[in-house]
Amino acid sequence: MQIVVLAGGIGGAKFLAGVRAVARESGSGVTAVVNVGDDVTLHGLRICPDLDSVMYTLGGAADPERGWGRQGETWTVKEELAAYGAEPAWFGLGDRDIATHLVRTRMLDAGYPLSAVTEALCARWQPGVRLLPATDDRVETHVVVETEEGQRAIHFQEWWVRHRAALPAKRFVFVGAEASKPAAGVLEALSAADVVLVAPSNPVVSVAPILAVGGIREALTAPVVGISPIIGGAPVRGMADKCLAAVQTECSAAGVGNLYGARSTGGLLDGWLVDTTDAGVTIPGVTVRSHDLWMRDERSTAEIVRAALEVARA
Ligand code: FO1
Repeated sequence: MQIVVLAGGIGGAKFLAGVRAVARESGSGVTAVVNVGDDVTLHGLRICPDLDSVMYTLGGAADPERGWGRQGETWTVKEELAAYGAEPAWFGLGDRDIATHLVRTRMLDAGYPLSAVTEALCARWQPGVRLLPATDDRVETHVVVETEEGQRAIHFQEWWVRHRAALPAKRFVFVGAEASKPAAGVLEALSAADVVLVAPSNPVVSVAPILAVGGIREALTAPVVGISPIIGGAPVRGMADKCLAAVQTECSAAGVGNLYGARSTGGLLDGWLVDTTDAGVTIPGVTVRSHDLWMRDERSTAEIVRAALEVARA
């Protein structure tokens, strides 16, 4: 069976570890189509947080607490940059992590597409699933915020890391999405897919930027089953609640399910897996099932994946 997973960063990475475990049992192939909207160029380096979270997590090198960056990281370069007053100082670049960005930036500057760069980086980390950026084009999430001087757009990372999403977001703009096209390999993976799983990632800033890439929505022909990132009215991690508020969506399994919508009415979903605390949620046109959605470890995550594949068969 060929499984494609639409995924963001930290939650997506944990979920993919479970997908990989289930796929290994059944000899299935897994392709992760990962969000690039968080990508940013800082200190002259191209940084791809979601791709790196997935690559490091599945490669066994991620810092388990942070969910991003490397285990056993040191911050000497960051301190030296700060000593020079080199802005921005608010983004934590670890010494080991910088090597990844140096290799990526050099390859991008040499003309390699991000998909080829990702493949090269994964040769070292062996994530056990095929990792593809949603697009090889530049698509960045910018956040329109309200400040004293009125509305202005800032890069997602500045909103997320510098301001901890405290500035009220008026809306999210996926800069470059209109002109973007799927990365090499994405359309092939989607047409070969027996099922597409939407990871429990942030629906507004991780999943939406993937779907905004030209041609991806139309290529979702296999059954699509989403896993709710919201349990009992609260996001499992991160600040999805702040993002959902910005798009006037209730922070609940029902709210996100309705935001995604039913494929039969032009939306995304055929199936929607919610936590047991949200059992009873109904989404018109969508098969809804409930299961314990806490990804405590790889084994429990694999159970969630099996439940999602069950919904796809339903
Ligand atoms: N998140 C933070 O909260 N603070 C940081 O300083 C930070 C640095 C960082 C560096 C590289 C990287 O790949 C991710 C980093 N993140 C940091 C996480 C990142 O902002 C988020 O994980 C994603 O963009 C949201 O999914």
